[in-house]
Amino acid sequence: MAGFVVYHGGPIATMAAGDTPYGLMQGAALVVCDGRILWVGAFVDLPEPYADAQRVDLEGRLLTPALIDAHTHIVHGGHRAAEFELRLNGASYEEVARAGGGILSTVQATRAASEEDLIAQALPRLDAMIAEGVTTLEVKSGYGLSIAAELTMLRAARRLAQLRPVRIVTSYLAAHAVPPEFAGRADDYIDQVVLPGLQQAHDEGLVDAVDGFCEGIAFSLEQIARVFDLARDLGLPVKLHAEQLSNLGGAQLAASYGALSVDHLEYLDADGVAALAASGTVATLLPGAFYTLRETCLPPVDLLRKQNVAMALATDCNPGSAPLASLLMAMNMGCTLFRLTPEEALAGVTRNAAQALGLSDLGTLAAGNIADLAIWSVFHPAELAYRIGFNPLHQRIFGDIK
Ligand code: DI6
Ligand code: FE
Repeated sequence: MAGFVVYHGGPIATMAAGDTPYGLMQGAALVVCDGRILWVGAFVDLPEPYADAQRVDLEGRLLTPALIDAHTHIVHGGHRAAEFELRLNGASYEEVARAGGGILSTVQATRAASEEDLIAQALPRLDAMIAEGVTTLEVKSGYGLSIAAELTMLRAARRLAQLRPVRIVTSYLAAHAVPPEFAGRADDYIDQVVLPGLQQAHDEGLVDAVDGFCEGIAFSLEQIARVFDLARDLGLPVKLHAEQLSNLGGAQLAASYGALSVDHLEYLDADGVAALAASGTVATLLPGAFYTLRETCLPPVDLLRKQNVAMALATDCNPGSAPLASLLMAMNMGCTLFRLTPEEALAGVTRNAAQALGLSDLGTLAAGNIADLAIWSVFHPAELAYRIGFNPLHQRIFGDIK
């Protein structure tokens, strides 16, 4: 039967929510046609119409959903190796930021870059992710901080999806930092850049979601609320960098807007967890930033777990707080640093990452979903989080449905 492919001959971790860890099936088969999953079940029950279809023997390898990185800043200019050195000589992340380094030094480099430059610099990071089985990733703006430069970043992000077989979901993050020309005038920056820039980026079809950084060194709850109000008017979902360095109550604010996710969360408290549980907002954990900043306050994983808040895991790939382009490494860090189970780590880069991006037909192997698949040379799914600096990807299959 033309176009039909049956995968069989190895364990299949569907990552469907339920009682079976990893949704793991032995002796299973998965049928794909035209980029969609048609059927998954026991090989002995393979429906008759698929009996003659092309077969792919996994030869004992593990089949999982392809990986999803739900929080990245891969489009940016330059690097911050000098800041890395400063911090190792004793400066804190916040001190570097207040002294005009940090995010603002990347803003300078990003503004100086053309769309082509930004693409050229992002591609190696994107390729590293693809090499580890990532087919879908979120890419934020937030280092342009002028209308023109934010739009350039978003156009570059969109272009990446034409240059590589990946699906890119964009987030508008002009409310990431106050640029130097608006120093001390954050409200003016919101009025004159963030809000009109969002309208323009949306008109150009560049925005899939709206993000912000709610923090003492960035924007207040009131300022973020103004950005979210416009997002709501435009029908765009929101998400928020919240409780990364302190607890301002950003999680509650984001939850009140029905946010897709709140991200970082080291300083999230019990009220914040309850708000996420009530709104069905995903908690996206970013252990690469925790690790790089040598943070010691752990996100409240136990509480999130007890309250059934879905947890995603992402790289936060950015030039300052998380120069990490490995989602497998983020999984390992999530387990070792945050005490996630390997199953939670894999759910965090598949099912829950899809939810964090508002993608309902990705992240699990179920009939009707997009057939984004990863085949791994491992015996058991726990191996994906357990090994360090080792990439067992055998093959990545991109469903390629626009
Ligand atoms: N938190 C982060 O970890 C990134 N942005 C944010 O709001 C890092 C930004 C950077 O240091 O460049
Ligand atoms: Fe981030």
